[in-house]
Amino acid sequence: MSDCIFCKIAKGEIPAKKAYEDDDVVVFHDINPKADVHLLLIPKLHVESLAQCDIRHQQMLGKLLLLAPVLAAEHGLAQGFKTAINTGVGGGQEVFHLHVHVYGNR
Ligand code: IU
Repeated sequence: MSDCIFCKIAKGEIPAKKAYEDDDVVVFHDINPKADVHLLLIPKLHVESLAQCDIRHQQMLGKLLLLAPVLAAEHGLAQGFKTAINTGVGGGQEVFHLHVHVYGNR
């Protein structure tokens, strides 16, 4: 989607501190971290939120979730971490491109 800020980050059109990237997924540091480490895991494909996902997104969703512990470990969150997927206005979602928060203190 052309005016989506996370699509622009995924395409490299807006700078972000990227922690991981492959063909399907980009991970970057949240600009306003809630903890020592605060990562956002996003699909390159524009999907508004978890509420817009269906069976076609199963592989992408699995990939995002399985990346969470790998990246948490790489960033020193040896004691554990939190994940959040805010969905919709009522769920506190502010950026309408699906993202998984992974955060924790070292
Ligand atoms: P939410 O789940 O939609 O509420 O979270 C959006 C997050 O995106 C929030 O933690 C912001 O700090 C973060 N963010 C960012 O890292 N870079 C940006 O350019 C923008 C938001 I806009």
